[in-house]
Amino acid sequence: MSKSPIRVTVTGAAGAIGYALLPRIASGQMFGADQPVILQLLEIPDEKAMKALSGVAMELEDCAFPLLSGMVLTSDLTTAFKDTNWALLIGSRPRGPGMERNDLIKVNGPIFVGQGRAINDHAAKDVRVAVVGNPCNTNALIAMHAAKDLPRQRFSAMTRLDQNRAQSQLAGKAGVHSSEVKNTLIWGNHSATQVPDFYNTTIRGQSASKAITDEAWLKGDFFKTVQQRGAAIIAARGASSAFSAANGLVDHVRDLVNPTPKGSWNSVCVVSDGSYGVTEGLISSFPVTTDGKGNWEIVKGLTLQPFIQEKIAATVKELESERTVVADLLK
Ligand code: NAX
Repeated sequence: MSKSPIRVTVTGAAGAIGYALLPRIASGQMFGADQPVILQLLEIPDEKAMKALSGVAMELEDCAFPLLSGMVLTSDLTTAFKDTNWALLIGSRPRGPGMERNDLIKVNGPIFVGQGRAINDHAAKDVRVAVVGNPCNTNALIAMHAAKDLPRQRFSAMTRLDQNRAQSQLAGKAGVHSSEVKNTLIWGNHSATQVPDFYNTTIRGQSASKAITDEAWLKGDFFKTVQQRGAAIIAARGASSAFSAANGLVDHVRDLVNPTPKGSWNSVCVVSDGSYGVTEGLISSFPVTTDGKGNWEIVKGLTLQPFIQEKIAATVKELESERTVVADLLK
């Protein structure tokens, strides 16, 4: 018997990431080749944005995807999150010229209060939320606080693009295929303070810190490249990462939905239980496994080298300061 469709809400659906993401969801790459989906697409109540969204919907129709069971196009939060099983929160305002990170946090924060409340009140009982819109960790924190009746475990934010970036960089340096780099690990904030932990990442079964003997590169250029990759793409393309971000989200959700193979993990921003010196209650990137039934766990017992510990302390400090900036949205 065929499965009944799940409802997937995508916010900012007419944006660049949305455009790259929607055909991948509708073709089964996120939830599986036997899982029909109903797409609930949210945009801002603006004529241009809604018109663009209708064009995206026309293109989805024109693909005649066998798994696409329906579409809802809306600028209304209640309609967008009604009975949804997965809420993918991508839409937010980009950073404008001269805008500081804290200004962006203040501008985007209220969006996630409204969406968190709407998810709390209207989504399906089993709803899961993944946040991409930046600053994604703090936006996820805001949505989690706004959704007062939902377990905190339902919320995640995305560092999977960072994980994939780090994996490729390590593979390139080691001269191996990226599939031979495993358990690539990002700690902390999805920002320039994120921590790609090459000690706990393996290349052909050996710590990347041993497989790559150029320690100066690992601690220097590798770190900088991964931390600054988003900015490098903007500089080169004149626009921020779009299909690689969509691809990161496909990986992020697919690997939360399916059980994690034994001995491996993925980097996911989830609420901290205080492990590894990350302040309890922050949304921070950790090594995470899932049981395929909607439950995830932070991998425990990894050794943190002093270099990584120091970097984690800095990224946690940044997350704490972001939390302070939005303190009035967390009540
Ligand atoms: P775009 O500007 O192309 O699209 C954003 C869309 O969101 C627009 O269509 C806009 O109308 C809509 N929107 C804005 N506010 C909304 C609201 N309150 N409700 C619903 N829709 C709303 O940006 P895009 O390139 O798609 O990027 C989207 C977000 O992803 C940005 O915040 C960006 O910074 C973030 N990113 C996060 C990444 C990550 O790894 N976590 C990487 C890529 C990207 O930078």
